Amino acid sequence: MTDELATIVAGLSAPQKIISPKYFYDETGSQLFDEITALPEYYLTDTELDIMKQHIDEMADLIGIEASLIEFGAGSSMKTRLLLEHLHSPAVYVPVDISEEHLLASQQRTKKDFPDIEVLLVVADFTHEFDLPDPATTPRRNIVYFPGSTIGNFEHDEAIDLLRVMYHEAGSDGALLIGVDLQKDPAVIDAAYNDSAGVTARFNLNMLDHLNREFGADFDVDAFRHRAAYRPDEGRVVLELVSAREQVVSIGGRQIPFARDETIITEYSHKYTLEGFAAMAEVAGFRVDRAWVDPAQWFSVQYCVRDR
Ligand code: AVJ
Repeated sequence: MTDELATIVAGLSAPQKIISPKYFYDETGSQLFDEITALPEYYLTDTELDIMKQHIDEMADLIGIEASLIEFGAGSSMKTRLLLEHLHSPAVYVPVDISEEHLLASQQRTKKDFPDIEVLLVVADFTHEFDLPDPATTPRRNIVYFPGSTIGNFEHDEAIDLLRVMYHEAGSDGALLIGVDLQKDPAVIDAAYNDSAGVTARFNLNMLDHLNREFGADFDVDAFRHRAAYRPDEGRVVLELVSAREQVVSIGGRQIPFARDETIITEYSHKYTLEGFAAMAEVAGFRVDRAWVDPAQWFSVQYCVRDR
């Protein structure tokens, strides 16, 4: 058994079954996520883009000239393009992703629209420190960019560990520009993860197809249901797959029993207060210098500088 399969099996053998959200993103899953970002209920993407549009000049001025933009994730979103359009002669754009395929696709799009900006790909798991490439123009400073509130996928301690990696990669005089979803009316959050078109349900259930295909599991996808609920006391959405009946699933030569209504947790999506995020950033060595929010205060984009 590979380490990866062993980790999946261990998650399915725990009292509360759990699988990492990274298994959402096969080709179908990536497409479904793109569809999610266009849903009327999924406020995150549009709100973040609006905040960026509103404050892009101030962001570019804070970042300054000849910066290196290091994006955690393959990038090429509208937000990234907006930044690249407005930054003052950026030295280099460095998307970092575990998937070389995603990086190459993102590079093609970036190169086409920004022929004058050097693009250097880093294939790495960004939850651990990695080496930065050597651009043709020496950057004045490093700006780590982490949009989309993907930080919300990480539990408190892991989020701090990831912020520490960002602190390291930013280097002295560097900064972090990060999208952070905020706590709000639970009904708004619940709707974003239970869209009426059922795209999020398909996205969640697709993980089982992915595991069947990649890891030889035999999940009966029709025997599971999507569930997502915001838990205000925990400040997070929990996405689950609920077993519709008693059943046994085989994976990696193991038999995994499910009771009726037993669940697999497939994702956490943490929502923060401005104070809560600032406290977490501070533990990792960052001070929040600027936090832009939309008028309803649903989402934030935060510019964090190294504090020590
Ligand atoms: C990509 C992690 C930011 O948490 O909102 C969307 C993923 N899951 N709908 C999120 C997701 C269900 C998304 N992030």
